[in-house]
Amino acid sequence: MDFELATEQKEIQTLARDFAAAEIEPHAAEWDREHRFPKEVFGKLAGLGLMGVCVPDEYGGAGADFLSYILVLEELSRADAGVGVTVGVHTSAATLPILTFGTDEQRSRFVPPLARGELIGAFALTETEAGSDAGSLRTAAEANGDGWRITGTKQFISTAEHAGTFLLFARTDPDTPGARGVSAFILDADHIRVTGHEEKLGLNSSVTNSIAVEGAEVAPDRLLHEEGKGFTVAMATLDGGRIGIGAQALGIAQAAYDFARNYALERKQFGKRIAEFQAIQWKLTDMATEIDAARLLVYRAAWRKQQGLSHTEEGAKAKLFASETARRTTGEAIQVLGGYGYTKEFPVERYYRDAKITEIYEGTSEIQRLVIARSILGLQQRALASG
Ligand code: COS
Repeated sequence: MDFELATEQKEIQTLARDFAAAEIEPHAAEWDREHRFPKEVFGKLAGLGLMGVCVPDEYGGAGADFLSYILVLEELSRADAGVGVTVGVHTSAATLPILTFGTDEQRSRFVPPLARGELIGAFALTETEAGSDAGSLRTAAEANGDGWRITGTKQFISTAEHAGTFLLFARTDPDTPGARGVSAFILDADHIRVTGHEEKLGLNSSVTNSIAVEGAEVAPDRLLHEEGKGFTVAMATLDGGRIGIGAQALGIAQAAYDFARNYALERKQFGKRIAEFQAIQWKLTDMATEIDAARLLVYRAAWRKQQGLSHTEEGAKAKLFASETARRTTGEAIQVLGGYGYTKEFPVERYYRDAKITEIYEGTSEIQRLVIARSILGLQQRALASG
């Protein structure tokens, strides 16, 4: 076993950390307050190769490994979790599945503009009536000559109004209910109409839209992977995406802990620094321990993915534990700051609001437990869900 990052991984981590400290963190409170999507940041990240960190050079990426990408997400999210999710969805949920499941032609055509950050990617699976039960989606793709005619609506789509490429899931077989009748498609912004913009509890520097596809006619080369295999594409994509959300949660938790620790070493009550009181020490020690454990789970899952090993269970455990750690850590960070923690003068209330979503998107904590249960018990998920 080797717990040290490789030289290249450390260099990418430092690059992301320095960029986040200089270009993101100083503005994060303002973007949160003004609900501003910092579009210019993604151009700068692209200039550093960070919009396609783990995409091979030949497809316009930086050619680093998956763990390096996870380190980047952690560092970006430590400064601003909204920037983290935009890069995470763009990379894990739009670029990588095209690389994994696309034909040579699809890879050469669609991946380089995403990896170079010329276009932002979006992932359109969820619908109003198909959230955790993603296999019940109703967006329809009817055969139309050689190609497809796609009609439907999608909900909670990150970055849709700024995206140029969409990975969208639609039912190609109306007679097969559930996961088996679903296929994956690569669509352009022209095929999509943005119909709404969510007001959220946090993550205000990211954008969340509802969208409609209104009879978009696409050629057969827009089908990703095989007809009827779209749900497998979605699940395999989320297996990797969940490691990214684990990294995002880790970054938020680290930011909250760092702030609370430094505060506790300065703030004086009863004549001494509050870090000298055991009540505060125990909070900080629990935070530090849980963050360490979350980091090991997230890095292990990333390592397994990059080795080509199964990572469904490990990714679910990493996301589950890291997101719950983020929620607890950010809540405790507010507690360490007391009344100040509840104000907008300090960033910990933003961390608390941003952390909550990591327990929900890319599969709720309940869905992660279901995935883990299926794996450790060797049972079919449907049996667990129904019984
Ligand atoms: N990798 C590859 N394929 C997978 C897979 C995985 N991790 N998990 C399931 N599949 C495949 C199954 O093998 C099955 O394929 P076949 O029909 O060829 O046998 C198919 O997908 C259906 O699997 P299953 O029967 O388990 O599907 P369910 O409808 O029971 O749903 C859950 C499974 C609940 C795990 C799934 O719907 C899920 O992850 N829901 C949460 C969705 C989510 O995360 N939404 C967030 C969107 S992004 S914000």
